[in-house]
Amino acid sequence: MQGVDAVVVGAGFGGLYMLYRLRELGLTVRVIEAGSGVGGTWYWNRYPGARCDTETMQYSYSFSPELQQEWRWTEKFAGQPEILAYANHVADRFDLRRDITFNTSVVSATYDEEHDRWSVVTDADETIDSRFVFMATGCLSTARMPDFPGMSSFNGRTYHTGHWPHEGVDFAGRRVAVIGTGSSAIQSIPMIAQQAKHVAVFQRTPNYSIPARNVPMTDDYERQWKSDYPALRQQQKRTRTGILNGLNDVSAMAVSDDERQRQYEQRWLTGGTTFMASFNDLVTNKDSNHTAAEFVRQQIKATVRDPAVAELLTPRDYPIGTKRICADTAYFETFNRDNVTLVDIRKAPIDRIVADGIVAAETTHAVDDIVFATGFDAMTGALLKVDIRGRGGVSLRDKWNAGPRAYLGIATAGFPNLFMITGPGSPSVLSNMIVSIEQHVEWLTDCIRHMQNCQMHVIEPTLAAEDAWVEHVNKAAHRTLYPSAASWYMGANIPGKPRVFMPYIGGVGRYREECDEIAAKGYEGFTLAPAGGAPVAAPRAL
Ligand code: N01
Repeated sequence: MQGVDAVVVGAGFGGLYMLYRLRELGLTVRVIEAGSGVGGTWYWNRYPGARCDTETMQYSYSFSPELQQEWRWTEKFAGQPEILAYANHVADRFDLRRDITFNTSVVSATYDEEHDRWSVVTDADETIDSRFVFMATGCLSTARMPDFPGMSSFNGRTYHTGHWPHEGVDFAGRRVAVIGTGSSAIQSIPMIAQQAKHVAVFQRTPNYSIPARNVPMTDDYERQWKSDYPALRQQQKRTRTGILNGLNDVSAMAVSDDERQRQYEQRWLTGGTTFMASFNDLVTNKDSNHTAAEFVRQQIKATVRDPAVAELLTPRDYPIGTKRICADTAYFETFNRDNVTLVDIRKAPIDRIVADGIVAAETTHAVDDIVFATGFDAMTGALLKVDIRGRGGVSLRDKWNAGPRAYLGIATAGFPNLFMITGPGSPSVLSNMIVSIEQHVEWLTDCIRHMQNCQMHVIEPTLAAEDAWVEHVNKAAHRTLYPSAASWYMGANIPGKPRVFMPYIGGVGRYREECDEIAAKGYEGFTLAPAGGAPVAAPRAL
């Protein structure tokens, strides 16, 4: 059995950076990665049209001034191949690969209370003995396949957007079904429609989407960012979303109808999800939200030629932004093509899959290929896939039976020295993921340095601090409109999953201050203990 200081699970952006920082602390590290390469979400999600909907000058690491100056993005919103190339560059530039074991999954992690060590078992039957475990498993990494009756009887090809073949897929001359209309579907449908003979889109819930209006990177724009990167990165960290989006810091209700319309039109023409920054209360005030939703509905009506199809594509029963807002390239326009049809499976749900197609409301839609753009078991899926057992042999699955419980979204009581990068209860998916990843990794690095300095071996949150944080996260969510949508943020896309709003909506700026304050108070809410010793830091609730 090999012994190390730290096991990091996952070699996406979180895992790579965690490895870099742990090495700096002088720790021995093993990174275990299921894929054959680095990049996490950008390794798996290779569907046509996959691209980041946060500007890549902002969706990139800030920790290395050299890296952020030397890397050159070719587009405002980089596509998946370019982001994956960037992840590979980072792995090479910082010589990270030598500590990563690829094509290997962690199946269990068990805490040994006698020795204060974790025993991490992989599917290669290796057991690694480690003091720390860092779960850098990603928030959207466990692809969710629905279980329609008859799935195995289908004679054609099937794909999931979150698990796309590396060699790509040729849809030329094929009749393709796409099930789902979330971000992945909205990005891939226009691309598939350009190739396939016919595309049938199976929609359960229409989505709000804003044109991305992606453009090639210009030297001028790049220079503007790079000449001021340190200051701009600092500003990013203090925002709500970790994105400099030109937030218009007034209520939509505080301006005239004309001014409101002007603001929406300008944002619509600029493109991208920063549409939601048109006003400061779009996710907290129903009336304000209604004005933004109505504006998007009008755009759909103006874009889609067939009024019945336009109406079906128009979201009406949840506030804009409370399911993840999408950014697209010609999504609504694609429904004007002769080779694209929309199937409403809300009224007439899919009954079953048969050898040659999909049956909904007794109609058989004959298809050659099915693309499942059906999303992920978000935030908790990848964590609970691993059989994690803490003190007393208690499993994380049992502990989180009624929903995730974690202090700061970083650690959970009863599971000492186990950390989550962007776990449930932190801003994570409500933010620029790289900003949130860097904040967690740096906070944890400081925490472990603190433990080294005061010769502490074990750290663990108290139940009282955890309970207080979970309540704080819930209260923050219920001050917004988010819980009113049946979204994956709420676990609503997985039958039987507890309905809990999982990310922390306080904003990355405020969250950072809260985390820093806890560290400044000697890691308030955590207990620390020396090797083989009793806890020494008095547990104090928030
Ligand atoms: O998944 P989703 P996604 N029968 O869960 C439908 C990020 N992302 O992969 O809404 C029929 O959003 C489901 O219908 P409904 C981003 O955070 C980012 O598209 O549950 N339909 C929905 O339409 C995003 O939010 C980028 O009624 C079923 C769709 O499938 C997140 O990943 C790009 C069904 C799933 O949508 C997930 O996006 C792509 C069933 N049984 C993704 N089950 C960027 O640009 C599910 N559906 C950065």
